[in-house]
Amino acid sequence: MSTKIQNILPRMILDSRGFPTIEVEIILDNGISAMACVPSGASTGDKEALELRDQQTSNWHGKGVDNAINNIKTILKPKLLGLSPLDTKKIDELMIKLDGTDNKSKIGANAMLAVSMACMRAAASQKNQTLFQYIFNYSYKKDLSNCPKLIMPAPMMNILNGGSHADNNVDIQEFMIMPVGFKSYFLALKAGVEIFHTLKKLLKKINYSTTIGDEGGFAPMLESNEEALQLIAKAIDQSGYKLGDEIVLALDVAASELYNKNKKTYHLNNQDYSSLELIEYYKDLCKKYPIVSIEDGLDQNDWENWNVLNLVLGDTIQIVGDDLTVTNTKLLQKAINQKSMNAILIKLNQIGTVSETIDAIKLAQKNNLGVIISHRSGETEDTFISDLAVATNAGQIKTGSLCRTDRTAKYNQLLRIEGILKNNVVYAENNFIKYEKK
Ligand code: 2PG
Ligand code: MG
Repeated sequence: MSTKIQNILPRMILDSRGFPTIEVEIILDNGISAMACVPSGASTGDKEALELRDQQTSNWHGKGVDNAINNIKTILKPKLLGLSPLDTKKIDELMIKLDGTDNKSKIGANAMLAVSMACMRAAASQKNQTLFQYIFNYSYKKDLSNCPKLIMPAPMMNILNGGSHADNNVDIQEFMIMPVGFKSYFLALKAGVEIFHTLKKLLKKINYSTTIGDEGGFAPMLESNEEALQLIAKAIDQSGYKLGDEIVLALDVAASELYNKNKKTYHLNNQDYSSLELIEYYKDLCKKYPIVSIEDGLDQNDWENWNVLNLVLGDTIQIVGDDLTVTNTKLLQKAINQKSMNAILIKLNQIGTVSETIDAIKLAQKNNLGVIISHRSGETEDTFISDLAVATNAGQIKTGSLCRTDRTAKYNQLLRIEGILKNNVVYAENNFIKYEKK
């Protein structure tokens, strides 16, 4: 007799910003149990699946999740009990049908994702597999043992925070280092950590604040956005690593947060930029610094100019859609058709189920787009994205800075995975970062 879902236990837990979020425990009739927690964004895209919050009460500052949890208990649970946890697609499709809206606003994407992720974990345990093995099997319908080596993802390490993730005056949301010129994930992590701590010393020395933003990166008040790049370049150099060779740079501008819809301008560096002026600014920055990737360089509705951005810079660097495409295959297809970008940021809770997330990854891969698996600024101890990044051979992961358990948990899980895979894994081999390994 096959194993069935016997119980679904949702509960409220806190995320890394101290706001409520959802954890779900799935119990199978053979005693196996599995849990998953969902994250939460701050600079969210307009077209993301809806995160259901109890806004009508002042409890938890309007961020309670009682309604979402209630939906798991009263709508999802009665229909999912008795199903096999191995039926990932069927479970997700059933939840989507029960919700019946375009953006999961009836049940809540937070409620649905917690169930979807916990089911995936229960399925992996049921098969006696690691999560990454199970996701690989599910995604590519192949057994790992007959396949070429998996790829350990190159991390985008967000060591300096600005925008809506920090209370400083820095406009650009994320200044990230990518340790690409290393033989293993372990050595890449070591380089990132050393640079992070050197940056702290450097900031202290010039009497800048070393307090951190939501993703664990430093959040000092700076003269300009460019000063952030200068400081990071200095920290890389002082740590004994080669900028542009071993370490390259990436930005998440989160430009939707800087956009003035009426004026059609972007406000940063204390001035207004038109879309074309902003693209010129990026072009200049890329000449001065080895920036290999720019995420959300323009507003989520500035489609026309995304195409220009991709035309101007897409041959030399990665142009990443986040708010633009929100892990949604329809928007991704639109971006592919319009040649708006050459890489996509993938966030499970932007779309709300694991199977839809994997559909977006596969569509991007089929069209030769880069794939970056990403955390949210509000995170939990859950490390699902580390397994997802390895299982899908994404080649890149964005999971914040090198401190605070909500961020380091993901890096630590990648250490474990590299340990398990030993010689059956390569580090950061992908064709999307325009960077020549020396
Ligand atoms: C982003 C994310 C994660 P948030 O913009 O890419 O870094 O931020 O979760 O706040 O949307
Ligand atoms: Mg982003």
